[in-house]
Amino acid sequence: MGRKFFVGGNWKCNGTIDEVKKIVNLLNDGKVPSQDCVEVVVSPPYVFLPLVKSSLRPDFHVAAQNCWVKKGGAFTGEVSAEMLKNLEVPWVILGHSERRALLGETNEFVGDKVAYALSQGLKVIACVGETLEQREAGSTVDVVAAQTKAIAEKVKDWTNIVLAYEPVWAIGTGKVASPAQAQEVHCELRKWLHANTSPEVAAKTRIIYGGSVNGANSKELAGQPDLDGFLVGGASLKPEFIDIINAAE
Ligand code: G2H
Repeated sequence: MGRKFFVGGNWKCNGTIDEVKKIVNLLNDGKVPSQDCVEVVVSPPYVFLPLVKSSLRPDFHVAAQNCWVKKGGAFTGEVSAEMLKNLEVPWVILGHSERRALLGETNEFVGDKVAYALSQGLKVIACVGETLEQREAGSTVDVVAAQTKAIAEKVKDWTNIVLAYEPVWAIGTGKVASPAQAQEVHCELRKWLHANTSPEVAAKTRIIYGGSVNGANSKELAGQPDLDGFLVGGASLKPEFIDIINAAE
């Protein structure tokens, strides 16, 4: 069963209006495979979402980098799933390790966020991944399974979820997981989905890799059988993002 390759660009907390316009121009001019072959979603900071959405080529889509765990209200500084829907932002990234680590987002909280965002009609890029200490202790699979379980406990329909495996030790460090290391965890995650959700969910859910992906390493990573795309940080702000999208072919 074919899983369409997915490339997300996570711009994180970067950019000025001029820089954002330059990145959008670069994306709009890039030669990439058709939408039938690859789905491209870029995630600027909230404040630039309307600008990017209105100027981005129509075959690329936008994602927010986070949203609130439930309906909006008296939650200073938060942005609700309803607001994203109102702005016609189709995707949201949830559970990124930077938020888990810096803002204390627990597995359960991320699971609640994923469920609420889906209930409001958003599509979700849900992130999981282990720290270096956890990897060295041999608990990688337990950690990502627990993170995925917290989502599976709250969600029945996985149609609108892309699962992003992002080993924390590879994020922004230049230390990319080897294709074999990535494939091993992706395969374990798919086995977990098979055993704990359904064979259909396991076969259909895209599991993408994130952590120091760049134009040079993307092609070999993309060749791994259980790797269905990328969530790209630093390199999504550079011309090589186009090369990464082209790794889909
Ligand atoms: C992991 C990734 C994007 P980078 O966070 O989500 O960032 O490619 O900079 O490691």
